[in-house]
Amino acid sequence: MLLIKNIGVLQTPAGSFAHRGPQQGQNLKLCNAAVLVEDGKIRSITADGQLPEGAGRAETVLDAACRLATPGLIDCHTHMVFGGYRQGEIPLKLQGAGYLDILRAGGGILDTVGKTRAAAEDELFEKSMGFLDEMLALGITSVESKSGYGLDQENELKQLQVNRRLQEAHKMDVVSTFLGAHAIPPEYAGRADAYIDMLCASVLPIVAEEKLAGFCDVFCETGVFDVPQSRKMLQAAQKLGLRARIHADEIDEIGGAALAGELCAVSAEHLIATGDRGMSAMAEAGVIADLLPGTSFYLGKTYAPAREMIARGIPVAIASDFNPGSCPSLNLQLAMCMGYLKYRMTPEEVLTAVTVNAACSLGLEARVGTLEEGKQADIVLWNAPDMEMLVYRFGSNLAETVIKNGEVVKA
Ligand code: IZC
Ligand code: ZN
Repeated sequence: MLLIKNIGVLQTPAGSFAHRGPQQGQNLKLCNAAVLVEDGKIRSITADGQLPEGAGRAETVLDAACRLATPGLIDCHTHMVFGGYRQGEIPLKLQGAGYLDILRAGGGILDTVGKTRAAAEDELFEKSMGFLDEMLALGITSVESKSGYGLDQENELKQLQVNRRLQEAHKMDVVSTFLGAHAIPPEYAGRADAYIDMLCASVLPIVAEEKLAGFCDVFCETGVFDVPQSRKMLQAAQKLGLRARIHADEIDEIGGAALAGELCAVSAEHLIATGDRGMSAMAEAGVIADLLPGTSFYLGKTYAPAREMIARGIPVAIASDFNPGSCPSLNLQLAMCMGYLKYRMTPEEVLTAVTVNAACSLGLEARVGTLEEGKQADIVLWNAPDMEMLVYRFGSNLAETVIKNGEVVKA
């Protein structure tokens, strides 16, 4: 058993459901708290200087020295398995080229597709293991990983196979998403419908059969996949038991958020350009908004209307969007700061966004996302006395001690 004592403030959302509206800002705050961990799970939590029953039998005692404790952070949107990098795009961007201009010219996602196809599975695996180490040290204990840089059967399956190996080899919980419909590959230029048909007929059945992904995603965007194509892909996935999520309204509002509502997708992601119709549909269907402020920052875009979403009762999650082209940062702490300053969410709302709501967006809410008895002991002790400090000191890594499945993985 592991006893963590002398926690200044233990702050956590409560319950295993997506928190919306006023619930988004409701965190439990226990002062002078202690947590007893057994077999990787939280056995009990106490406050006000009391120690849990059985604390005397703990083999390991960790003194939190009055630090803030929260659930491990959950990054519910990344494209972390990729070949190469795209730092060469920055001068083009600074000269005024837009994200979609670069893609249209055969760069952007397609540049990464070339490098990912050329990379061996082991090479992608080793590179991604390094990213997972970095994330764990930042206090992230669960992460989503999308395919989408293969864009053919062999290479999409290669990426998903890397996801499976990461989940087996690393302490991190890795949730795999099939994003074959991330861009139109050069072989299908001008034939997006034929590409979607090929994915649905040939690749998706293998993904489902071999359980290589629990979710299916589509990049629904101008010049990429339109609403009918996105609908076709996601409905085919739902029929085979995958859950739907969608890149919607990142650059242009073409109806992706409304489609998320129509299909009862688990989440819609980005939503920078989402307006009334999309938000109404999402609120009605209970779709989680996965917001990605690092992308707004890196692409020089406006920020998603998080306050309006919370006011309309849409549960909000915040993720990194880590990828080589539109957000090369995997630092979720930094995204949390942007949630505070740019989305104008409160520190409590931000914590809910990167814990329980992110867990719901990945279907992990029964196990992780809150500090409660019986949940997995994924706990971070922060070099901060409270959440206000954590969302304020952007750029530093304030994760002091990271506990994953009851094991201290960063001390
Ligand atoms: O590689 O540009 N938006 N997909 C949709 C991305 C960004 C990742 C990329
Ligand atoms: Zn993305």
